[in-house]
Amino acid sequence: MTDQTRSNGGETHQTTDDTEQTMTTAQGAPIADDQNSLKAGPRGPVLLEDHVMREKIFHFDHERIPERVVHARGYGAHGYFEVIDSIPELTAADLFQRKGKKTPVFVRFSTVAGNEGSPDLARDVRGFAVKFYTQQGNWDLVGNNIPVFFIQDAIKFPDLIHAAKPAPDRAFPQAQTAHDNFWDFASLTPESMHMIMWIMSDRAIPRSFRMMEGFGVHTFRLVNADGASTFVKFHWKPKLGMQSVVWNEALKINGADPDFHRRDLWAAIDSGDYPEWELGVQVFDQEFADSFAFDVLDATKLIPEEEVPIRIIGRMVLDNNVDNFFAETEQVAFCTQNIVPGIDFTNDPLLQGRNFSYLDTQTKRLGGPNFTHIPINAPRCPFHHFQQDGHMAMHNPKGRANYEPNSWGEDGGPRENPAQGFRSYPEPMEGNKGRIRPESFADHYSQARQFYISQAPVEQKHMADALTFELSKVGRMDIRERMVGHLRLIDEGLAEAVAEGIGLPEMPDKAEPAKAPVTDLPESPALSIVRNAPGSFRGRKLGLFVADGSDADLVNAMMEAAKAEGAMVEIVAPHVAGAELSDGERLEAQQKIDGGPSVLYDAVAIILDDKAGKTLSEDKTAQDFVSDAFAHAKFIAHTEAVQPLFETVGIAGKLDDGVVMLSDKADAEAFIETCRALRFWDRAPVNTN
Ligand code: HDE
Repeated sequence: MTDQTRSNGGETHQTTDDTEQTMTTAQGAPIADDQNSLKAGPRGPVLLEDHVMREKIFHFDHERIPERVVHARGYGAHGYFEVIDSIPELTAADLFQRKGKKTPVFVRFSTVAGNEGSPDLARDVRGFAVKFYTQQGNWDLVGNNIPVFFIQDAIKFPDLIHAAKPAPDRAFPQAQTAHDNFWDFASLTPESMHMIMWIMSDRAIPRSFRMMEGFGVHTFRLVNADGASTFVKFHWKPKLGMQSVVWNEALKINGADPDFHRRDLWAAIDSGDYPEWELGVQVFDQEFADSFAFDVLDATKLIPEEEVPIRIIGRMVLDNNVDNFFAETEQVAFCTQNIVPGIDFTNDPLLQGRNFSYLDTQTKRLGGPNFTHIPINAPRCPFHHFQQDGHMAMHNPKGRANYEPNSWGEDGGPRENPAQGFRSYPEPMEGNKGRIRPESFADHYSQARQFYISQAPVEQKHMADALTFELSKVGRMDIRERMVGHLRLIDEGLAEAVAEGIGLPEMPDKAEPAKAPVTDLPESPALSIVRNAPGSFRGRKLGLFVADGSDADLVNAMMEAAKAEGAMVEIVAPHVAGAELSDGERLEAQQKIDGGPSVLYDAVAIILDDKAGKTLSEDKTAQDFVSDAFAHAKFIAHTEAVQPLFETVGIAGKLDDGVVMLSDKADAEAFIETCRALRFWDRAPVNTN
């Protein structure tokens, strides 16, 4: 029986005890028989009177709630935020006042387009939503792993999402943008071009939630105790550095382990290897905003780190998996309008629209206005108000007064507090009412180009490959051509590579550059993943392929070296029972080779003796293990006996410095050091398509 004290996020609503518990109905009545329904005679009809069965099935029938209309598939964890560098001069927000102050958080990572059951490695934006349970109420920083967005105005959001989701007539494809509707919309929406570059880049196929950045996206305001305001953009920086997989690998991971990302997060936390991010802020004033080449209210633009450096102010550690997925991860309700004194919105029209949408969507999804009564959503500071009643009200105001002002004195309930309460920044406003897109939002290509030229060559190739893959799934020629027309404004080389990739007979005309000229911005190296590689194999996973007779010293040395680096090791063998190594000891495997393809690992070591080397060279799954690791630019360590396997997969003549022969313990240690480079990109051109 589940322990109800744990599954609701920490609050006790039901008595439990340590001894064996008697099963009861939801009303608490003890149940004598949970195996058989109440029948008239041993073979007779089931009686309507069976309240035990009816209650059980009735409840089961109602187990599902609507999945999120976007970001349906997600995974959450608990942790804390700790201030490294306090910023009282910038904000009055309580959580940032003192170095060392810790605030509990709940984080949910997600994909956007797919349904709840879709695979984790879809090419997609990842949600990065953080709920801070501060002493002045909940602050929700509902961000993504990409710092810009597809559209500038919230009124276009339903169109964007309709176009990205499965087509309404046929209900496919699931969790993919590779179809006509999405590219039709994108190619008719030039403001999406910057974000298109990001989702066609490796950012959209992260290796792990633990290895991706997060962004608040919009410009927000910080307001200090004197009421002075600065603008701010929020950044999460992963301690393990950024890393992505390659597309061909993503496709295969989705088959081999559709839960790849959630399993990875869960396993890291479960093993005590707690994921960590730094919180950074880019802070700037009105003067900078006025001088910046783009409008800071336009969510399709970013501010390069080289222009406004990021100041690290805190760190977030995720150290606790949920006890119950539904109670916590599914019921958590993020709302962009949940902010606290010291933080404020700006007029970004996307943010303003979101502030309506999230509250509205939670009411629908969680069934009423009282979703804040669910423990995962409830503030962890004292709270008092006169909101009452409604579906599932768990706590109503006590006493006689449920209105304000009242004259009940001490029994009259809470009062406003002008000294501490939230005040909107008194930004002056003027202007004519109208459905207006500001001219300062008009340049849709310059930052798209800046992103592209800031990538390492191998990343640029991945982008061209991704666009080729996606547009090859688009049936209509005019849509493919229209997209290439946009690419020509971003980078002619990219446009040519894609035109060639999809076999366009001739180059289409350039798109009209809307109202603003395209400018050449400098490279921003911070935008590249490969150029900012962490130089560590920590937190990564080595696939160690062994069989009966494998050299025990080498196997142990490899496991120790990986452990010393802070990496994980998974043993893969022809049988899940493991292998009897050369010293006669049995090493248990975590994966049978069929279930542990090399796409699940960051690097592989194949330690076989001559006999196993020969036998496995004829084994299809062992062949795939090797040829995929090679094609995906992974580091491969091997014993001499693996040569026949290299021969059967046709790479024996192409072995490079990323393929390392193992003879002794020192080789194993050196190999793990080599793995710090994460991939052997010199193996390019990598066949990732
Ligand atoms: Fe969301 N978005 N969004 N979004 N979004 C939702 O709220 C919406 C946008 C983001 O793990 C929904 O609870 C509109 C930008 C995340 O529970 C919904 C617009 C960014 C999550 C909604 C945007 C995000 C959501 C669906 C255009 C990055 C998952 C379920 C104005 C800064 C939160 C829900 C979680 C979820 C609306 C654009 C991030 C419908 C109208 C930009 C991480 O309210």
